[in-house]
Amino acid sequence: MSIPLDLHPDVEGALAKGLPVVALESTLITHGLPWPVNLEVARAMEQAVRNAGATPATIAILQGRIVVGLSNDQLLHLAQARHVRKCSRRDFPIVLAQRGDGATTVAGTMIVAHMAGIRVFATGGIGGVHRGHPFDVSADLLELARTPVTVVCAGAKAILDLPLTLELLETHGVPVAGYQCDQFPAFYTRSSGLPLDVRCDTVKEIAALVQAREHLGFQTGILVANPVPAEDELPAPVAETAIQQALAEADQQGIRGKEITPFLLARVSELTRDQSREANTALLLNNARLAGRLAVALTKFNQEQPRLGTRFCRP
Ligand code: PSU
Ligand code: MN
Repeated sequence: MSIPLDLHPDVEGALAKGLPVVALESTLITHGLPWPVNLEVARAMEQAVRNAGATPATIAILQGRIVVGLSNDQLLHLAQARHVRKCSRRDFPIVLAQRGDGATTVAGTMIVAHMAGIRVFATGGIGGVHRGHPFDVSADLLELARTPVTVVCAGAKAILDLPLTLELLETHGVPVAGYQCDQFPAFYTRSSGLPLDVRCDTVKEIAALVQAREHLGFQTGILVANPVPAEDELPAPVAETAIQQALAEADQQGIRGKEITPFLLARVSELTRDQSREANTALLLNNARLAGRLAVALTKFNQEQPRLGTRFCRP
């Protein structure tokens, strides 16, 4: 039995020709942003990838089939759908068996991107270790530890415990590179003050990092941290006050597990009168753009410098 994987013709064509492709997730459409902003942002992210010279592949599960590259109708369906399951690794067998719909998280999207042969993926903020609940660790971190896909993000969501999140990435051998920054971005704001492993000032430097990882044959992901543009950043005290209040409410209401991230994001957005949502939208587009440029740089890099392994092979 083969995996029920449907590639959009544009994605299939690009992959067959070795052209750049960028994976995009669907949980931010179903759980991260409200209708109709979710549809607008999803479309704008796809366009940002195209403008950079790459093909976008938004990933989801529809009626038990994994879809790589959604059609307009499929995107509209997801953007309007309610009660779609948030899918990380453990959810795939369930949704496939039930022939249901599923929105892929960062973890879920990495899994599918790797199956399809897509090396670069753009999101907003990855999940991480929850503040005050150090045993609630996002599956995103474990997937970064085991799936070789490069994820462009604006840091981990500021609602999380960022020092513990970075510690865990270190333990699992995931390099975290800052694009034109030295410190880990905090999603709504440009910096958390936490130092990063490496700074890359150009897209070519990031591509070199990805290729070095591939040469080594490591099966770990790479995290590229791209801070929210300065003009869209939320003032740090505004973000932190809203986060503190949202966290206290989540604790009072006993919100746990996969519900907590969507709850906190929505509540922070209300408390900041949508200022946080504007920052969220801006950073998503910024990440799609950088991921598109990285995918383009990687295909060029591969043409210029053959993979280490192939150098020793005879035709
Ligand atoms: N980034 C956003 N909005 C989101 C998410 C990320 O700007 O909605 C989603 C991602 O899909 C991420 C998930 O994988 O939140 C993390 O959820 P959890 O903490 O339950 O692992
Ligand atoms: Mn969680």
